[in-house]
Amino acid sequence: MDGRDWKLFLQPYEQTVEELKVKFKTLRAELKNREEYSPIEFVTGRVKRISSIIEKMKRLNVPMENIETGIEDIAGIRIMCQFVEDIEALAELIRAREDMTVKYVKDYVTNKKPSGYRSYHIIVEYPVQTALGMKRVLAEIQLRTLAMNFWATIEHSLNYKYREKLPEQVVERLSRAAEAAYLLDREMSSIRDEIMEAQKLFEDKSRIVSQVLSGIQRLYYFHRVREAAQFQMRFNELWDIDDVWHFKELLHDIEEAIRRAAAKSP
Ligand code: 0O2
Ligand code: 0O2
Repeated sequence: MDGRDWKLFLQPYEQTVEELKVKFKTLRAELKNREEYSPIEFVTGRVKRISSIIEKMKRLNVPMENIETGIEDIAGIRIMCQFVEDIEALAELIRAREDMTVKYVKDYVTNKKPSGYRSYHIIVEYPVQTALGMKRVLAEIQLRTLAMNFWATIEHSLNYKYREKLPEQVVERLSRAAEAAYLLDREMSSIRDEIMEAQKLFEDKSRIVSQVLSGIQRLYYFHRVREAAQFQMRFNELWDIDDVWHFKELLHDIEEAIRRAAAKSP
């Protein structure tokens, strides 16, 4: 292929990268609007450099006529997430999409590479509309946490600098750094779980508090003034103790009192 052929050949890949970037950035914005949370932190993309394509063709023994199926990452999108849990959620969203077809995945999150590299790669087939009609191209979508990305970015640039002949000692230290990134992800996930648990408790409490207060109001409606005032005092005391279980007990007693009052009511 001469220079002009490469340019034409890469055109649908350029378009694929641009379209996928727009689609995932839009997905991020939409999820933020709908759910106030998006598993996407940010999106980048690139078309593989010609020299890297040629190098990979040689390494994988891919002849020029098989380049479209033999090299899967000519078009590449990278989606960064905050938490490891976001990766699976995002993979699920991608599998459900109708504008691309998942061919297969490489799960380097569960099975890290010997270098220490972790990421979730999804190879998709994407139909791109060209001047000559529809063309299906392969694209690689890499899903990773910010910590995985931090490690991979630095390791990639060191490898580039040393032309993949990193000194043994550097390889060793990068491997330890990969372990540190893994532990950072784990710690962040457990902090996230705790925050979600606290949020759930907070929502439970505010729901029960509102049921207790409307229950007390109903007792006034049934003219059970003394009972209602007693419950109100119990409520005030519990407010300082701040224990959901006690609030649930109070709610149960109030509901019993309402049932009794309703039964006696004409
Ligand atoms: P904003 O609002 O500027 O952040 P293009 O669309 O082609 O012009 P592209 O591909 O979006 O450019 O740019 P690039 O350099 O690939 O980066 C993609 C987006 O990721 C950019 O945001 C960067 O700001 C953002 N980005 C890159 N590195 C980081 C990072 O470490 N943390 C965070 N949070 N964002 C990062 P946008 O889309 O230009 O928008
Ligand atoms: P570029 O053009 O610089 O972005 P391989 O045979 O190793 O090339 P493999 O293992 O099948 O390929 O992985 P895959 O799915 O083809 O993805 C290759 C890409 O994954 C790489 O692109 C990197 O972006 C990333 N990657 C894979 N292994 C490592 C690793 O050990 N360290 C880092 N930093 N990144 C890795 P390229 O080849 O760098 O292409």
